[in-house]
Amino acid sequence: MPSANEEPARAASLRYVIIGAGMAGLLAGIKLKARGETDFVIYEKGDRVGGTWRENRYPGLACDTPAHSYTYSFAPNPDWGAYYAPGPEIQRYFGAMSDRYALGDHIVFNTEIASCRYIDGRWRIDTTDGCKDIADVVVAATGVLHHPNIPEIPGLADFKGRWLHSARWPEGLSVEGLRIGVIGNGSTGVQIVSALARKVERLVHFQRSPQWIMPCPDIQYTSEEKRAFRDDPARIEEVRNGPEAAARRARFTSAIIDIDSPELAEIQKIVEDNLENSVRDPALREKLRPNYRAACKRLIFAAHYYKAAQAPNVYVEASGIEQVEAGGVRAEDGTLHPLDVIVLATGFRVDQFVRPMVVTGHNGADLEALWRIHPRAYYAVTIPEFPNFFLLNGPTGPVGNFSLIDIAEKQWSYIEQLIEEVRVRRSVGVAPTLRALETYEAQRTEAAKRTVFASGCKSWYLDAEGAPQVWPWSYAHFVEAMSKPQVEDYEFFGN
Ligand code: NA7
Repeated sequence: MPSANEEPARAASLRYVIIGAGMAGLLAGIKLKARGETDFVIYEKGDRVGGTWRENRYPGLACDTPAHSYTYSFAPNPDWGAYYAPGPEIQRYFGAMSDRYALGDHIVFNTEIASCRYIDGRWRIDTTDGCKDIADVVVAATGVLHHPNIPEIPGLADFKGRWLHSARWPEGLSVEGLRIGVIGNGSTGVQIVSALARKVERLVHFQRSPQWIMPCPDIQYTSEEKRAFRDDPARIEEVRNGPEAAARRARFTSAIIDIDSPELAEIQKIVEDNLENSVRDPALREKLRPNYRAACKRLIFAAHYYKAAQAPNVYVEASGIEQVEAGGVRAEDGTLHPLDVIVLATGFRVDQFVRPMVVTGHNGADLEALWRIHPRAYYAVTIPEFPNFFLLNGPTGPVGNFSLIDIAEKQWSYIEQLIEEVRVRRSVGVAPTLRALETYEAQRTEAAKRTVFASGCKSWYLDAEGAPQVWPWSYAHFVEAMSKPQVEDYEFFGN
């Protein structure tokens, strides 16, 4: 890192700063190395790689995308232990990737970026501890589900037990034999309840709105299966892109973009049958039945949740939370649930993309101002007036039950092509025109109104005004859009 006040001369090759050493930041580093680029640094505010998989350590953590799909395309892993890999195994995979591609020398840990300012054709980077760096290209790989959402529940501060957010599960905390309250029933809450039901004395699952649960196989790979994956990589490819995977992807996209599609009707039937066939008590079944369409919120894949919810020591509290008291949580119907630990599985502040980092673009353009209503990026990757500032898994990208690794890889190939254009044109930077962003946003917003996400539920896909902030078109359209940038929608900045 150049020391303070030292201004390195512009080199013939580009200098890259990548922010975040999670899945996407590591990907950028690996890809840069593959191109022979050596002048890059990855800043990571944590002390290890892994991003969301480093931060989340709660019991039951797993990825809801099949493991072989949630894997870099160039680094298959025949040793995945299960069809849906548990979090710690995914974390080990990213650690192994960092080692395999020798990224260690490029990563600066325990360093948070405070600001990126574009001055005289280069990015000036300041860290929160006062160090400076300079880059030609910045890649913000800062994650989507990053800032915990800690709701203001009355009385939480008076609780005499322990409370924590799911993404801040203390290392080594065991709750076995205790009375636990889990607030929230997104993927996280459902995974925690599924994992803990049998281990705790009592578990109360506070459900504000019911969730549709997609049944999924609980497949643990045997050593024979792992050997078969190793001996015949076509088997891995089969899981990733074989007919079943392609059909699943097509079914999801059709369902997402067309609420009248037979595919959505099919998904609806699967989740309704799952509820019907899995929950015996009619009263509990009705409590767990959502009043909105399947896939309106991100579908939850869970093999054991309904079983857990019916365990004798588990109670699903659907009457709402009145307040937290010293000894537990009082529901709106007056019941006090005595608890030792409260887990807030209450999700993340998705609107906080990239922030609190301050980003100032060309001519002092302020990201905070541009994103005042909600984060916006042209095709989820680039921002007008922010030359060579690229986002991986940025706002309005595809999120609906796809592999975010696959999404990031395709975004990276788009970014590489833009950088190549910069080189070929001998310019110093590239950013989309404001008009291109506005056209994209107008089309996207219009299409988003017709998606299942806008069909009558609340979720992290929606902004404060209830508009979906995600990719509203098909997966095929995304692949096509990322295959080649429309350079006419871009402005190239000179020296
Ligand atoms: P989610 O999916 O955003 O779920 C958050 C849950 O927390 C959801 O059930 C919310 O209820 C609930 N919630 C949030 N605030 C409150 C308050 N104030 N009171 C009660 N309940 C509340 O986050 P997850 O961590 O589960 O999953 C995020 C993603 O990670 C997931 O989609 C996968 O991609 C992996 P609501 O439904 O809003 O009524």
